[in-house]
Amino acid sequence: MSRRTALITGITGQDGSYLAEYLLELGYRVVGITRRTSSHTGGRIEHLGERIELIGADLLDQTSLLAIVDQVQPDEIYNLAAQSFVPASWQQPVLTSEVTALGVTRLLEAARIACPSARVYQASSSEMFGMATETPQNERTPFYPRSPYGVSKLYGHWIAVNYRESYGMFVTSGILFNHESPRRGREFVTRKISHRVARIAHGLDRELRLGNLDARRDWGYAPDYVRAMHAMLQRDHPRDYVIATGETHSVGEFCAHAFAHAGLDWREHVVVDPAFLRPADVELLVGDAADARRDLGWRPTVDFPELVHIMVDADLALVAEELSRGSRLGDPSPIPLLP
Ligand code: NDP
Ligand code: GDR
Repeated sequence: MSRRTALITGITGQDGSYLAEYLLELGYRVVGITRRTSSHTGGRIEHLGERIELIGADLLDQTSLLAIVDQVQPDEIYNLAAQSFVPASWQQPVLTSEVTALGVTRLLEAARIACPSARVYQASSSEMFGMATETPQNERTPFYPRSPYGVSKLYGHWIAVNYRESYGMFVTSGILFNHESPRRGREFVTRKISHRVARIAHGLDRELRLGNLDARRDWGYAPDYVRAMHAMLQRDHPRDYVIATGETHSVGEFCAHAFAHAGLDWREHVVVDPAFLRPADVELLVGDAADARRDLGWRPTVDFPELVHIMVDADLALVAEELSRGSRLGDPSPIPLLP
């Protein structure tokens, strides 16, 4: 069989980088879409070097997507690109809809016109359940999104269903619950906690300011979740799957575990700051991945305490390394300082 080709949007993000690694291990040719930015965004995929190919395009730009799909003729397309930070979706609701909602249609149109046989994975989200009407949530649970991000993901989800049903394309959505890793962006709560714990442990900070400590999430480990994305595209028939651990924990519990792992008491450092509260929050999410377990043989390999430990250990090492270089004293700003 000839080498299969995968096209990944969002390859510079957390999931894109793990998925690229996984598909390379499986022998795929991996092509990633990157958008034009004025500074480098490829930190998470730098180590993959020339093993992956990168092409410029943007989910906002139909022509570039069409040209790429036509040129690459992928066997599989993974649409991971999105404006993915929920708070930003209230600040930039129109942009969020353009990228996270309409961007899906643009990519599906490109596939329909230029490579209709490609199998397409759409990154749907547990945020579509929002103010969930039942617990735990599965593929049959009604949706009730609570943010412009959640609404945009729901549009992406339904347009994917519609391309599957209207054109007979192999389009599938993974309804993924929160999944984290040392590559998680520092604005998301788990990484915000693990990174600040590391800075406090190294004596660089004293405080961690957070919003809703009672919000509960079903947190898994990102490398486990990209395996599920691939498995969904290998089925005989396309359908959507919930991917989750089935356990739920509060933000407060995450803090308690993370600080304790570094030998600290979270109550001495965590401050609730109303600036981090959302206009509407999702209070409780927990997924039921029984269908994925049955059909895909998918199971998480990392549990909650282990996930917290992996993230805190990685950030302790990162801050120690920054300190030893003496370069930036672990400044949490992702923007490099001038020399
Ligand atoms: P990240 O925020 O880490 O990555 C988002 C990616 O999208 C980045 O590569 C970013 O590029 C790219 N992107 C943003 N806007 C555009 C655009 N206009 N055109 C092209 N690319 C763009 O997200 P994750 O890796 O965490 O998540 C992957 C996907 O899964 C997202 O769609 C997210 O909404 C969804 N999801 C994530 C979950 C999670 O817990 N992580 C759970 C459920 C769903 P750049 O580097 O240039 O910013
Ligand atoms: P979420 O992730 O909104 O679930 O979306 P996030 O980590 O941002 O928030 C989780 C919960 O933590 C509470 N919280 C805080 N969140 C942030 N970011 N910062 C804080 O200071 C803070 N304090 C408390 C939030 O209120 C929330 O309840 C993620 C993204 O990856 C989406 O793209 C994805 O679709 C969903 O997960 C599943």
